[in-house]
Formats: sequence, structure tokens, C-alpha cells
Amino acid sequence: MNDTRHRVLDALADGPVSGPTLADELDISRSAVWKHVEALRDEGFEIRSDDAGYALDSVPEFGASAVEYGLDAPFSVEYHDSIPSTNARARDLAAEGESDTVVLADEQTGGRGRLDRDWHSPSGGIWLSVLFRPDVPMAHAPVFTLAAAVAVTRAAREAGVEAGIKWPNDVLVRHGDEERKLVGILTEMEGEADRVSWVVVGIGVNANVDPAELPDEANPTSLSTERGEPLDRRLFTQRLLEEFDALRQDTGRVVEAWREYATTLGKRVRVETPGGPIEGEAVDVQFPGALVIETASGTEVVSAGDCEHLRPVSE
Ligand code: BT5
Repeated sequence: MNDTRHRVLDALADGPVSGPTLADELDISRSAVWKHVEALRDEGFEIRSDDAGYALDSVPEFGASAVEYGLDAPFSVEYHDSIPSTNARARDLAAEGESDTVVLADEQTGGRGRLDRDWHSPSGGIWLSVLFRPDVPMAHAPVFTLAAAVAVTRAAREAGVEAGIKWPNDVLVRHGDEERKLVGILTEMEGEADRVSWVVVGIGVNANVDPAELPDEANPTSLSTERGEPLDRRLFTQRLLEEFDALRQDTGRVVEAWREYATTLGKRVRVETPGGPIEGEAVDVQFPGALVIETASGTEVVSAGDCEHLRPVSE
């Protein structure tokens, strides 16, 4: 949304304001005011106009302007009702030189997980990718996956869902012994060893989605299922982006915040790494995101892999 339109909205949110006053305040013509108001109505903002002037009655439920309006983070949002993959679109925008852009969709038709796995993305989810250009070496980029997991966990808890993080990129909800997957994160990047050119952090949140529409073997859940009522996706997306923005600028604090929500630490785990499986007790996580495992033959530090939580062995 352009700047003037933001300012029109801010003025309307404060109560009825007449067209001429608005024109004066924003230093634009009256017909320009009218055009902005019409454009906002087209985007789903309900704007009343009567003798007292214009006033904002309601904000659209979801979409680019809905998320940008009132967002306390410097991202511009591009919204799609349906798109193959927000990560693929964000990569295209990266190639065009963009930054601090969020690609958001209601539905993905070709959502991707890690290692070319499919990510099911029916309508009602929050499927988004954040494109940005941090000034860090490539080796530090995994910290942004952890930051995304922390941000989404905090937003979920504020929405009343006790989410936790399984190393490195799953946000889960526990039901007794069972862990159900609520969110998946896929980070992609490009650059030289000493400097990242761009990072795309893709976050898939099962928001207002029926888990029956998702693959059974993943043991999925959704925010609406956990809450027993639908979620305000606009507010959730804003909280998620605000938390992520704060953490990406303060990466030294990410690991500590991650530990607070980790479900993996203290557990017996089996991690499938490119060099083979590693089994032992997960004891810590280290910057920028490596898992420290005590195995029968010593300490291993693992930077990537699929992690499975095992049942404790009885002594
Ligand atoms: C992930 O992969 O968990 C990363 C998923 C990232 C998705 C986001 S959505 C926005 C952005 N655009 C994209 O195209 N991708 C990102 P992984 O750890 O590999 O888990 C994939 C596995 O999770 C699949 O093999 C399924 O078993 C399971 N799965 C698929 N869809 C699911 C869903 N909606 N909820 C829970 N589990 C799912």
C-alpha cells in the first residue's frame, strides 16, 4: 500500500473527518482523497461517509492491506488467494532485487517442505515467506529458522495454543505422549561464504484448517482445532511478523529464546544426518542452530537433519 493511502487510513481510524480537512492535512486534492477512499473500499475496508465526513468502520479479514494496516514491522505484503508456493515467489522477488517483502497466501497448490517433500496448504492457512537481506555470513543463516520458530510459537501461545519447538524447524502441540505438527519452516538462501545475499524464510501455519485435509502420517493439527474456534489470521500474522522482525535484528538472543520453548532438549533423539543416524540425549542447542547430542561414544554437534524424539530407555 502506498504511503498516502496509509495516512488516509490513519486519519479515518481516528474518527469522522471531512473530505476537505483530509485534503488539507495530506496536502492532496479532494478528488485524490475520494480516489484513495474508493481504492480502500475495493480492498475491503468499510468506510462510512455521512455529514460528519469519512470514518473507518472495519478492516478486511485477511490480505495485503489488512496485514499491513497497523503492522509494527517494516515489511510490505504481497497477497495471493492461491499460488503454487510463496517461497518460489519470494525467490523470484529476490532475483528482482526486492527486500523486506512478505509473500502471503490463503492457499498453495505446490507448497514445499524440506528435501523436496510436499507441504499441504489448503485454503484457511497462513502460508507466508519473508524475504530479507541480513548482513551476516552464510554460516549464520540457520539462526533465522530458529527465530521464525520462536516468533510463531510466541504468536501461537498468545492465541491460546501451548506450542513447543522440535529441533530444528517444527512447531508442535503435545497431547499426552503424542506430538502434533502445527507449523513447518523452510529457509532458503543465496550468497557468498562471507555474506548472505538474501534469505527467504517460509512459514506454513495450519491456521483455520481441518487436519483431516492434511496428510495423516504427519500427525497434523491446526490452531482452529486446538482453540476450538477460528483464529483471526490478520492479527496472528501481524504478531508473527513483529516478533520475527525483532529477533532477526537481535540474533544473539535467538538461541536463548529458542531454549525456552524447546521440546527436544533433555530427550533421547535419533537424528538422520547426511553422514548417517546419530542417537543419544539432546543436551543443548548452539548458535546458529546446531544440536548437541551426548551419544554412547561422546558428544556430537549436528547442524542439520531430521530429528525423531524417542521414548526414554528405562534404567
Ligand atoms: C517443513 O518441511 O516442515 C517445511 C514446510 C514449509 C512450508 C512453508 S508454507 C510457506 C512456504 N512456501 C512453501 O512452499 N513452503 C513454505 P518438512 O520438515 O520436510 O516436513 C514435510 C512433511 O510434513 C511432509 O512430508 C508431510 O509428512 C508433513 N506435512 C505436509 N503438509 C503438512 C501440514 N500442512 N501440516 C503438518 N504436516 C504436514
